[in-house]
Amino acid sequence: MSEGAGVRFPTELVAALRAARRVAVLTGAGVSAESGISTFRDAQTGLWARYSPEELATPEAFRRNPGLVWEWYAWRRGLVTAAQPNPGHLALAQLEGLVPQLTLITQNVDGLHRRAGSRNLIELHGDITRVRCSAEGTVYTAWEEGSEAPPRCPACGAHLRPDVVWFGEQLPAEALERAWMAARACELFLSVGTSGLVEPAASLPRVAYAAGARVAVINLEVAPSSEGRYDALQGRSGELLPALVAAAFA
Ligand code: BJW
Repeated sequence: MSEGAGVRFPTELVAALRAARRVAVLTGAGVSAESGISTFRDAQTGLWARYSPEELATPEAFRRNPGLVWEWYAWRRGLVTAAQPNPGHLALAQLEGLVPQLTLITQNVDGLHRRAGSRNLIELHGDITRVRCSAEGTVYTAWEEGSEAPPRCPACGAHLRPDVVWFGEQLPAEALERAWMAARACELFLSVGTSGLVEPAASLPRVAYAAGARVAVINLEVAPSSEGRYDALQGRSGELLPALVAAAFA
C-alpha cells in the first residue's frame, strides 16, 4: 500500500497514475455533493421533495408542464451559482497539470469542474447555466426571465429550455465521440461519484477496461458495478482525490 495525505491506496494504482501518459476521468453528481449540491438520486428536500428528478428530466415532462420543469431548473441553477468547487474538483484540475494528457468527462451540468480550472473537459449532459430554444436549438447564456415561465425565445417565440440532456435525448455527438476515444486510449480510468446507472456514460469504464486500461472507482458507497475487476476506493471524492494525487506526485 502507498500513502497520500494519510490515506492508503494500492501501490499498483499509485504507480499506474504516476506512469500513465493518458488518464481519463468520469465524474458524476457525487463529486459535487461536498459543494452542497444534492446528487441526482438522493432524496430531494424542501419544495421539490415530492417530485422525482427522473420524472422531471424528460422531454415529456417539459411538454406536459413546462412551467414546473423550468422552475425546478431555475431553483437548481440558483444552488449551482452559489456553490463553490470543492477539494475533489480542485484535485482533478491539479492532476491535469501533472499527467501528460488528462481528459475529464463529466455527467454534471453544474460547471464546477470548469470553475475549478479543468480545461480538457467534456460535459456530456450539458450545462444548467445555459438555455436553448426548444424549437430551433439556439443557445443563450443570458435571457430575460419576465413574467412567464418558461420565457420565450427572442427570435421565434418558442419556449426556452435548459441546455441539458434529458432521458431519451441524444448526447452531443462530438462530446460522446471524444469521451469514447479518451476511454479507449487511456492507460488509467477513474470513475468518481457516479451510480453508473445512466447510459451511455455508464459504459465508459467498461470500454476503458476492455481496451486494457486499469480502472479505479471512487464512491461513497461500495463501488457500484465494479464486479471485482476494478480498484474500489470507498470514501468521499473530496478527500480521496487530493490524497491520491498526493500519493502519486507529492
Ligand atoms: C459520492 C459522494 C461523495 C455521493 N464522494 N461519491 C441502455 C440500456 C437501458 C437504457 C438506456 C440504454 N441507453 C440509453 C438508455 C436510456 C437512458 C438510460 O440510461 N436510462 C437508465 C436510467 C436505464 N439514457 C438516455 O436516455 C440518454 N440518451 C441516450 O442514450 O440517447 C439514445 C437513446 C435514447 C433512448 C433509448 C436508447 C438510446 C440520455 C441520458 C441523459 C441523463 N440526463 C440526466 C439529467 C441531466 C440534466 C439534469 O441534471 O437535470 O443526467 S439524468 C441524471 O443521471 C443526470 C446525471 O448526470 C445522470 C447520472 O447520475 P449520477 O451522476 O451518477 O448521479 P447519482 O445521483 O445517480 O449518483 C451519485 C453517486 O455519487 C452515488 O453512487 C453516491 O454513492 C455517490 N456519492 N456523495 C463520492 N462525496
